[in-house]
Amino acid sequence: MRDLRDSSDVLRDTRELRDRLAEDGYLFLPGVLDAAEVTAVQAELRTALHGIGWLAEPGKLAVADRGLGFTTESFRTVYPAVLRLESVHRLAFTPVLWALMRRLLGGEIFCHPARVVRLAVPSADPGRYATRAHQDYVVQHVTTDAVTAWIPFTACDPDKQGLRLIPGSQRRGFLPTDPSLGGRRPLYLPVPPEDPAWATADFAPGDLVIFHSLTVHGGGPNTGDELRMSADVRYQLLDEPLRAEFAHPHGWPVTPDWDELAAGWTTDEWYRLDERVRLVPMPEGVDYGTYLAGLTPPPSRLLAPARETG
Ligand SMILES: O=C(O)CCC(=O)C(=O)O
Repeated sequence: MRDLRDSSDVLRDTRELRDRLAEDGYLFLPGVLDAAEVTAVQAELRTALHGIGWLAEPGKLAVADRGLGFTTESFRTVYPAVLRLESVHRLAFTPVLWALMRRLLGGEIFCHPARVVRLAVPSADPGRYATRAHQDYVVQHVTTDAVTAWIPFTACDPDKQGLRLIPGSQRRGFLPTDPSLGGRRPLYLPVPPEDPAWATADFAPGDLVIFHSLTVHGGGPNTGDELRMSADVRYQLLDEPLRAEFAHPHGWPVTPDWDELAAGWTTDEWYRLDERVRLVPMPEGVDYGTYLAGLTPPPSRLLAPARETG
């Protein structure tokens, strides 16, 4: 598999970062976050997952049962235990990340309250993605220039793989999904795990990957016996709209809403949306696949060559 291009050398050069995001569809910034802060969140996640019987011991990542799987039911039974952790959400606002997103997006920004915590369980099958190939636009719909911060909480290696993406794929626009993948919501693309276009890295806590909503990506196989954990956190400009469901926790309404998850937090800042954010509900009564087939992404400012837009 190809290696991701390390952009740490141009971290302070906003124009070059934007050019690389436009050209490659992503930015890989190893060690840019505070590894101690990320590892502290990992420790809280481990304690929570041990508490609900997913991890054998709170101090280790070994799963309690090799037959574990994250299913629709897990949004009710497993997910609240991790989404309830304030530190997971606070991390999305950590100053280094916020300042970087503000520079990249070039204006007033907000962070989507719906934050994904990926719990990639082991599977002996090396051909089984932890997360199948997709573009985030397949759920974002109303804004093209939403960018995702992918934050590994645990180290990744060829046995416990993390994020993978296809450099340059954002230039191909919004791609047709495969109706046979993903059930009622056909979100996924027919890209095999062995496709030579994939690129990845051996990530460590403190690393960060930022990618565009049209960049094809997924999560690689986890064939070890440990859980791989990471977060997907999304940011966009304040004056661009947001699909209304992303104001709620990821997985809502199966996952409980903020009144329950955030009870006892120190602040509502991590999920309260600025009143200027325009929420756009999903049209009712439409078949998801038909809806996607008729969808055209609004023009992207971020993917226009950075030299032209200044
Ligand atoms: O961590 C993963 O498995 C994939 C991440 C992902 O799909 C995303 O950030 O949208």
